[in-house]
Amino acid sequence: MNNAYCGMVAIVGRPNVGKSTLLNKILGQKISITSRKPQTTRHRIMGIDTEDNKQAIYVDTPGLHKDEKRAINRMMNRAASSSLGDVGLVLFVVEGTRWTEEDELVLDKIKHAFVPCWLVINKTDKIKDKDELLPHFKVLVEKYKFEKIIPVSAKQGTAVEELRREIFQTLPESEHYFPEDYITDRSQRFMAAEIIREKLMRFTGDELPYSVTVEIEQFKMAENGVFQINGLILVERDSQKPMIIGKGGAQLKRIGVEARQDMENLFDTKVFLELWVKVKSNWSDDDRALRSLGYDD
Ligand code: GDP
Ligand code: K
Ligand code: MG
Repeated sequence: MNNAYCGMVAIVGRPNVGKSTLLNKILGQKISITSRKPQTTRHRIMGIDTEDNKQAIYVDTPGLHKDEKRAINRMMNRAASSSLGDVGLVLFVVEGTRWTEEDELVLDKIKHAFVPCWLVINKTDKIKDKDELLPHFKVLVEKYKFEKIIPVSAKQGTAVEELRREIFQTLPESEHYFPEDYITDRSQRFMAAEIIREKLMRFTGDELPYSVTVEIEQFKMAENGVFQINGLILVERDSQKPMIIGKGGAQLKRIGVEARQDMENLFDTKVFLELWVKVKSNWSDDDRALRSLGYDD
C-alpha cells in the first residue's frame, strides 16, 4: 500500500479577491458560490480534492470585514478567523497589483497563526501591463516571509493546475479525512440554499446583499429519482419583494431556472424547484435569528 497524504489548506483574503472562484477552479466543480458582491460567501465551506493517495481539504472563508457593528459581519469574521486553527497551509489571495487596508488586516491574522503561507496573486488577466507585477512583488515580499508567491487567474484557470500540483506535493503523511468521492463537507440541502442565494446575489441590485437569506423548506427525492426542492427566500422588508420577483415574476423565474440548472449539475439528477419570497424582519442584526438559519460556524 502507498502511504496516504492529507492536509487542510485555508483560502483567506479580503472580500472579492476571488477566493471562491479559485476553489471552484481547483476542484473543477462549483461548490462555493461567487459573485461581484463582497458578502457572497457567508459560511465556511470545505472543498475536498482527492487524487490517488493524496487529499487536499480546502477551507473557503468569508473575507474579513472591517465593520463589526452588524451581527452578520461578526459571524462572518468569526468563520473566517476560526478556519486558521487546524490548517497546514494558508493561501493568502490578493487582487492583482492592488493592496488595501483590508489586505493588511488579513495579513495580521496570518502573522499570528504561525502557519506557512503562500501569496496567491489573482486576477492577473486584468493586469494589462505585466511589467507592473515585478515592482509590486517587491512591495509584497517586504510585508511578510511568504513561502511562495504565485500569480494566477482563477477565472481563466491560468496557473491553477500548477498551484494544485504544488499543494499536493506539500501534504503531510496522514490518513484521508473524507471518502474519496466527497467534494464538500456540506449537505446537499445546504448547497441548494447557497445556489439560490448565488442567483439572488447575481441578479438583484446592490440594495440586497445583506438582507436576503434562503431556507430550504423541503428537500426530498421522489420515487422517480427527481429531487423536489422548495426554497424560501427571506427578505427584511416588503419593499424588497419586488426587487426579487421582478416585473410579472420574470426575475424570480430566471433565478429559479438558473438555480435548478446548477443543482442538476451538482447533484447529477433532475430537480423540481419551487421558490417563495417572504418577509422576515431584521434577521441580519439579530444573533439568535442568524443561528436559527445556520450561521453559527
Ligand atoms: P471572494 O469574495 O474572494 O470569494 O471572490 P469571488 O470568488 O466571489 O469573486 C469575486 C469576483 O471576482 C467575481 O465577480 C469573480 O468572477 C471575479 N473573479 C474571480 N477571480 C477572477 C480572475 O481571476 N479574474 C477576473 N477578471 N475576475 C475574477
Ligand atoms: K464575492
Ligand atoms: Mg467567496
